[in-house]
Amino acid sequence: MKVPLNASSIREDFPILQQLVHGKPLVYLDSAATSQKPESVIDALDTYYRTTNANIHRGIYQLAEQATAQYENARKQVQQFINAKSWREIVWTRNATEALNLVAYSWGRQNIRAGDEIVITMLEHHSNIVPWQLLAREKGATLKHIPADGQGRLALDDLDRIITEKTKLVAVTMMSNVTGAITPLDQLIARAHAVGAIVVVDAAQAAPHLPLDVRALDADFVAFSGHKMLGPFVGVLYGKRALLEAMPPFLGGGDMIRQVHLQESSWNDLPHKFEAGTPAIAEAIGMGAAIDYLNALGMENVRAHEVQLVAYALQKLAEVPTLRVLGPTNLAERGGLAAFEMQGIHPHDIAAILDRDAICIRAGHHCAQPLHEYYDLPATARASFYVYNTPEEIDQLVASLHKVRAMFNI
Ligand code: 7TS
Repeated sequence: MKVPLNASSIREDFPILQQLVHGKPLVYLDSAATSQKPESVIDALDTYYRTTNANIHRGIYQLAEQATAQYENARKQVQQFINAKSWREIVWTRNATEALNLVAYSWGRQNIRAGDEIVITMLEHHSNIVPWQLLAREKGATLKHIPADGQGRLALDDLDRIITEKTKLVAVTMMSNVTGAITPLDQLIARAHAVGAIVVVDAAQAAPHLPLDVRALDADFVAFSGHKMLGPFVGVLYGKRALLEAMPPFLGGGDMIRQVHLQESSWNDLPHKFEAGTPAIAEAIGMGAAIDYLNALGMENVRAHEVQLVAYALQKLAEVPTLRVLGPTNLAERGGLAAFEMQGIHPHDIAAILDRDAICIRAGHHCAQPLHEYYDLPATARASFYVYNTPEEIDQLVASLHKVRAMFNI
């Protein structure tokens, strides 16, 4: 049975939510950009710096061994969280963007040739578009895309004509950061694998909000960011071991090597081959604390909570005249966010006015310009929800939006 989360008590774990902004309680509705952090994650960072700080993988002394053990233990927590087969398949990166670039530079440069096709989609964040443009240009490959439909989902009618024998790689989001559309990955991955293409999944919006099982999914690479899932600023790349083994390094430097001679070097074992230089040690350890927090809530419950919130938000936002929400109407197909436009009012004005009520929303193209071009909108406003948000905050959002309308006489 799905247990709804008690957001009021969850809020008490988040120090930042206890403050007043402009003299009013903070209403944080921008978790799709970055989530807030619970006390336990902040404590993990604090404790690390106060008691354990040392560089990893090289110290012989106790502190360094403890730091290494905690860093590697957090990697195993990520492995379990996404049900990867081995901890060697988990590479720490700076963020989802760097994880996607790692695949483009390392796998892409080794495997993409002139005339090959790379398939992306109209729903992608720029970080899952630009690396593939750079790669396609460098190699003389062709970049194709899967279009969106009227509800901001992927239009899969022409899938077999878009993904063909020439396709070598499909890069696709698991959840749109604008429409919230959840991608039917099973169908896409089956088609890609049928033609021998690999699939790179951008799970930056999915990993924080949905149960994610990379083995069940059978994706070849999956990228996400810790900072969107209650953790610090660190990222993760999951890759199937055989693929990672066969790939050349991305960045060169310390830690990623086995031996270095003046003219040539050999590479360390996975995943260290892809972790050049001193990594974000405290952040990785903090990510372990974030995973503990999410596991205690249960990802099924996180999802159920957000479905409730977005259902309520869609119902209340529909009562605001001239306001149009983008994205699927079927709740099973969308995540916990609502991007919208209000006719005649620029999203930046909406966000600035809401800020006076201490309501944080995002306004702009959300790094998804192709999708905004498709909608013929330069920008949208977006409210995004997480475990600490309540229906009362949605009431406050809607009340402020009515104020915005009144100010603009619309
Ligand atoms: N992919 C998706 C789907 C995203 O939403 C984002 C960030 C990224 C990739 C990049 O993540 P990063 O951690 O590497 O920066 N999305 C947003 C957003 O919607 N508002 O601010 C950042």
